[in-house]
Amino acid sequence: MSALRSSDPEVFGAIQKEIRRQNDGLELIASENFVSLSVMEAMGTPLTNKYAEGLPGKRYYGGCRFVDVAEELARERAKELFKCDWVNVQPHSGASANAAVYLALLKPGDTFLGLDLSHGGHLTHGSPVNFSGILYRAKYYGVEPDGPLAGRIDMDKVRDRARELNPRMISIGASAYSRDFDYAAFRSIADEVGAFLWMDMAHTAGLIAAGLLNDPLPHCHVVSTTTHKTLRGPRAGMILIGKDYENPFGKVAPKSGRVKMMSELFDSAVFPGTQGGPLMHVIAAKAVAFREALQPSFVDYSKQVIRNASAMAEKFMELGYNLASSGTDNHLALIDLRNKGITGKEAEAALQNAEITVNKNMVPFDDKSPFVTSGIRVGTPALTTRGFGEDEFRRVVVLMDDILSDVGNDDTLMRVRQEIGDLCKQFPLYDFAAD
Ligand code: DSN
Repeated sequence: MSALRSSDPEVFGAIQKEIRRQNDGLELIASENFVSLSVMEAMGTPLTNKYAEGLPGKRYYGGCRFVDVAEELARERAKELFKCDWVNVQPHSGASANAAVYLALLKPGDTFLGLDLSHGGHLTHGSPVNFSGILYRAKYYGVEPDGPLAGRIDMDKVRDRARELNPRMISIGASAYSRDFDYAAFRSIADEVGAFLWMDMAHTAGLIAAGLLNDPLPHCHVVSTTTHKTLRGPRAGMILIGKDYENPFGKVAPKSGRVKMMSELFDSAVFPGTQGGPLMHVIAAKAVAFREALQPSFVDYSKQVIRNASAMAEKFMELGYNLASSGTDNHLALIDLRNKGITGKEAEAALQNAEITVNKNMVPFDDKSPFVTSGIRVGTPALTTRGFGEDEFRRVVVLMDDILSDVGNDDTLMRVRQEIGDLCKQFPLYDFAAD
């Protein structure tokens, strides 16, 4: 980074500090990961200079022949990875992908049914402060407070809710739900009430690609995702369609009178519906990441992500912590701290002092605000990329417990920081931070 170092030392300095922060601490935010150098190299290229509105071979700008190659590679690799028939790799983010889903399937004011944000859902699934809750009539299903399905979704209740509300769309997907989804049951409910079924698989896309969780594509009308979480690509989004891609569903093209296919609706909902020029450097990086995810080593990585999350969850429970749904099927766990006398906000701050990064998170039926919360969310994708196995994760849980049980004790803090420093040296990350 010699050009940046001399032209803009302030930005250079912030970047160097962030590289060191990532190198020297434990990253447990469930939605984060560490991309490869190849993915980063693809992003840092002159492809950022290129406008390419439209699709490969059908652009509104000249000079697109090489970015077309990159986008075609991203599309073909994504289709192979998710065994689907159609994909749009242009969404700038998960929220952008989701905006296109709403635009394609709903009219403002239409009712849709999604997982409650405070039960693990996502901002773009109908939060009152997000466009999805402002423009559309958002209704929710949730997880069970107690009983045999405590912390899990009861599909009979989702069916009752759908019959009661008659939504135009049902959404699945979550940012803090540690269990898998029954897509066939969701589809049967959607078909019964005449709703579209949409899965936002942002958190679990990598685990689904690796064949380790249920596959939404055979059951959902449309699937959206980010590309940077368990999928370990650049920060961006994507939309996919499985068997429904050729299904017309009643929208008529104004000029020709022809019924539009699902795929056409989603392409035009991305551009020109919700975005302008795609980020071609990021699309090239997506192609690189998808190729990486097609390798057998990605399946091994993803299996380790799940094994590590189970080991971490079990260790937390052994130390007396309550977990939402009492465990995990995927890459994350949601820890309810109410029996530990510490809020999510306090826990996040105490752990950050020890170079352990987590995020405070609402737990189902939380009595605290989203700024305080009663829980923290922890995930394994990033440290698994770094090489941590089950033993290291169990050790990390013990260190977290040391901090959370003894907040404010500087001796404990120094001892834990020392041990974390040793762990980070044992599993090095990036070797290019400047001195
Ligand atoms: N903000 C992401 C997360 O942390 O889960 C979801 O978009």
